[in-house]
Amino acid sequence: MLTRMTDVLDTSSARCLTVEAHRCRGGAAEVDKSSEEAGPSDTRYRAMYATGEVLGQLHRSDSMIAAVSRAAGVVVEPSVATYIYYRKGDFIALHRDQEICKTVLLVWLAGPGGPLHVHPDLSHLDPDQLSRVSREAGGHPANGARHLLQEGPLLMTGSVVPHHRPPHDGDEELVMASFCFDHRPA
Ligand SMILES: O=C(O)CCC(=O)C(=O)O
Ligand SMILES: [Fe+2]
Repeated sequence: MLTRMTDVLDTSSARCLTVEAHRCRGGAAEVDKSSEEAGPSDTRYRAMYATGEVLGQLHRSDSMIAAVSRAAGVVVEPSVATYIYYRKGDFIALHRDQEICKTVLLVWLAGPGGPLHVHPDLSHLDPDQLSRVSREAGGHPANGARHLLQEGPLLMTGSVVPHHRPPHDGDEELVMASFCFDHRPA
């Protein structure tokens, strides 16, 4: 499942998130797993991450849970939400999200969006096969579907569909928010 959720954020919520993301930038923590020494099945990535009150409240709001549940076709439960800041060269190699991100909502907030590459064609691979494909392609296989987050919040089955973001180009940071949801057992 991959869909645009054009109505999930009103203008004022989007503005509040952007303001908070900029305010939290100073306290954001770098996570650098770009090293070749990471294990063969570890996802390679590097970016800055932060959380925030507004982000958390929105993530847990009834309206967000209802909208995402409706779009996903299952009842979702908020798990983790983060602001992500991509500086020049920051990236995330081909991966599937952790299980608590069965459904993930990715929201562009500021800066050049760059494409997120999504690979439904690789969904059937097991973890070892996926790592091999990733390694052989230097983390960024071609032929994925390219999605620009500026075109609207993207909802997808993050723990199912492999995806990656090539090294961020340009000096201006990309600022975005990621909202992960687990699925409530039926
Ligand atoms: O960069 C993005 O748009 C998505 C980030 C991502 O896939 C992740 O943090 O798991
Ligand atoms: Fe991801």
